[in-house]
This record gives sequence, structure tokens and C-alpha cells, in this order.
Amino acid sequence: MRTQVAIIGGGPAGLLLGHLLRAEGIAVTIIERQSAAHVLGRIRAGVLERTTTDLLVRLGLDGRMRQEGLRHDGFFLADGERLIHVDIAALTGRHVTVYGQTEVTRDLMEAAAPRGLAVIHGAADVALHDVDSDRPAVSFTLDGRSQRLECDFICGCDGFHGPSRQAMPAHVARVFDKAYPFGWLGILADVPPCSDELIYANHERGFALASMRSATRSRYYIQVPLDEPLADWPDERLWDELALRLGPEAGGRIVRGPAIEKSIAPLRSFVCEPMRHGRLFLAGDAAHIVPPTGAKGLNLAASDVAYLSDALIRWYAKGEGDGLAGYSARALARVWKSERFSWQLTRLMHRFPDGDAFDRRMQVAELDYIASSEAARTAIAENYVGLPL
Ligand code: RFL
Ligand code: PHB
Repeated sequence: MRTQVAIIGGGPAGLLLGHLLRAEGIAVTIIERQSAAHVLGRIRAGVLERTTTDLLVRLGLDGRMRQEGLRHDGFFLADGERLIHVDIAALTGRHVTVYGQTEVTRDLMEAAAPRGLAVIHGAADVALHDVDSDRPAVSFTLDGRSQRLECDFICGCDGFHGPSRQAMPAHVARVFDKAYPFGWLGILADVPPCSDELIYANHERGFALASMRSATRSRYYIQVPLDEPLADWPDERLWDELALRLGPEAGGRIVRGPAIEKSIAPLRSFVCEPMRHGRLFLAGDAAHIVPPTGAKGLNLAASDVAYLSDALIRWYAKGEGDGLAGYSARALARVWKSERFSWQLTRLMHRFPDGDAFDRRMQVAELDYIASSEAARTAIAENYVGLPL
């Protein structure tokens, strides 16, 4: 088999990239290990930056998002005693959109076949070959049969655990890794949210986040130790804990209901430099991970893909290679700024098991500064709403 661009991974990064290239007539094949149902079953991101929603608009795939997405003009930081309002719209003139990653992925998946975007689900043993030659290839097993796909370029959009980053030679790739000593326990339930806007709370019992998917579906998280067994958190215990950590006002408005999804995710910061080797390009979680505190992961995947699609489109349309040559540096410049923001907000809002009284005073002073300074709130708001491409 032969295509122009082979994309490994049919998550949001791979699907979005595939559509952007298809829209310019480029032949694309996406190779995904899981079934479509499995990919749609993952409950992840909820907050989209303008840069991300703009890509869906450009593709004409924003219909359902415009109907069902929620415009958010601000959010709250809670420090146990008060709610600090970060009025994104007033501070930046922009807003974010609450529309689940699951829904974005579904919209992209449903439009794939009608737009000639080939997606192969259920591909096993995916391996990359000859990425530093002009004729790279991807091999895989489908329904027990070995397949080989030759291409001009391979885009590794296969998430943190995929094979693409591993295909970069060890002497080329430099990784920066920071694991945090806690995870997030998330619950999704069909109950109305306790607040119109998201609340990020730093409580003495640990971090909590009140988020949502719609007016009738809530998403909450609490910080838990890394080795916490999920079985220790029956729904009622989790609702009790959320009510405590979110404080009397918002906590008192929580509507409880049975979990339709409950899981624990570890938190980490990770960057692989460079994001390109020969004809292999990495995008999204394959190249970098941020802790979810800043709501940046999916949005970074989208900005990578915006840069990469732009470079590939120019290469095919005009034979210009400078976009491809500059992709890694361009993407990494934005990645590191989001890494910084996510790391800073994680440090500010969580209780660290090894944190001492001084560390706690630093959090209190920083939250106090944010509450009293419009400049500080503007800095947070402009990062949260998304830095320009
Ligand atoms: P994905 O979504 O992991 O997709 C990668 C795809 O590659 C496939 N794959 C393979 N395919 C073929 N062969 C192999 N060997 C393969 N190995 C893997 C996988 O099956 C999968 O389908 O990466 P992508 O596309 O880069 O997208 C990244 C986002 O998923 C991620 O950054 C966000 O979910 C992070 N994130 C958030 N991001 C935001 O922008 N805003 C948020 O509010 C937000 N909240 C979150 C989050 C992530 C969370 N978790 C669980 C990690 C909240 C949570 C709890
Ligand atoms: C979510 O709704 O899943 C969500 C929202 C904001 C975050 C992380 C996750 O920072």
C-alpha cells in the first residue's frame, strides 16, 4: 500500500491532522491500534482554546460544537476561604469553549469517510521503518495479516505510549520528564454542575476541580495519592470529599448521582526534543505531556497539528521545505510556554506530600497576589485562553 502521509494514532491529534491535509487534497492514511468505540470511550479533556475551535471552524466541522459547546468567560481559583474570579473575557477579550474531547473526536471520526480520510482501526504491531530515508514506511498487522504502508512522511500522533517517539534514535531525542507525587481521580455523572464556571480549589485535604460537559453532565476531579486503589472511592465517599474540598458555597450546591465513568490519571510534565527526525514528525501527547491543571494537553495537540499541517501543505503545494525544517522549533516554543503554565498552576493548586510550611506560605502569598492584582490575573487569563499560534 502507498499513501502520501501516514499518521499513526487516530486520537484527536491524528484525526485533526488527517482532516486538515485531506482538505488540501493530500492522500492520508491513519493507523489506529484501538477500535473506534474504544477511542470514543476515553473521557479526557473538556476545555477548548480558540486556536482549537478555529481549526474545527476552518474544517466546517463546528456545527455540533456551536450547538452544544458552552462558552466560558471565566473560571475560579479557590483557596479554601474565598473564590478568586479570573474574568477571562474582561481581561483578554476572548473566551474558551467547554466541549468534550470525546465529542470533538466523534465529530472528526464521523466526517472521515465522507471526506476520503482513510482510518484503519484495530492495527496491531505498528512499527516505523526508514524514517531517515526519503521512503519511510509503516508496518502493522490487521486481522492477522501483515501489511506495509509506504509513504512520503510519517506523523506520530500515537500518544505518550505509542511507538513513534521510540523510533527516534536515542542520540537524537532528549527528554525532559517530571512526574508528580499524586494523580487525579475523575468522576463523570449526569447531574447539573454545581457552578456555571470551572472551580480549581486548593484545599488542605488536596486539590479539587469542578468542571462540566453540559448543563446536565458534570465532571469533577480530586487529587489522590498515586497508589490509591479506585475501589477505595465508592461514589458517596467521592461526593463527600468533593463537597468538603470545594468549600461550603459551591460544595453545598453539588448534585450527586451515579458515576458513569470513574478513573485515576497520574500527572506528569514531559517534553521530547526535537519533534522531528528525518521524515518522522511527532505531534500531541506523543511529543509532550502536561499535567491537566491548565487544560492544555488537547489544545497543544491542536496547535502542533496546525503548524505541521501548514508545513506539509506548503511542501506538497509549492515544494517549500522550510516549514517542515522549522516545525520542531516552532511547535516547541509554544509547547514550553504551556508546560510552564501547567506546571505553575499545578504547583500553586495542589498539596505536595513533601511540601513544608514555607511552600504553603508561598501558595497563600501567590493566591493573595492573584486576588489583588489585575496584572497577575491577566497573565493567568492569557495563558488559560491560549497563547497565539
Ligand atoms: P491520544 O488522545 O492519546 O491519542 C493517541 C492515539 O494513538 C493510539 N495509539 C496507537 N495507534 C497505533 N499503534 C500504536 N501502537 C498506538 N499506540 C497508541 C491510541 O490508541 C490513541 O487513539 O493523543 P493525542 O491525539 O495527542 O491527544 C492528546 C489528548 O488526548 C490529551 O493531551 C488530553 O486529553 C489532555 N487533557 C486535557 N487537555 C486539554 O486540552 N484540556 C483539558 O481539559 C484536558 N483534561 C486531559 C484532561 C487528560 C486527562 N487524562 C486522562 C490524561 C483530563 C484528563 C483526566
Ligand atoms: C475537564 O473538564 O475534564 C477538565 C477541565 C479543566 C481542566 C482539566 C480537565 O483543567
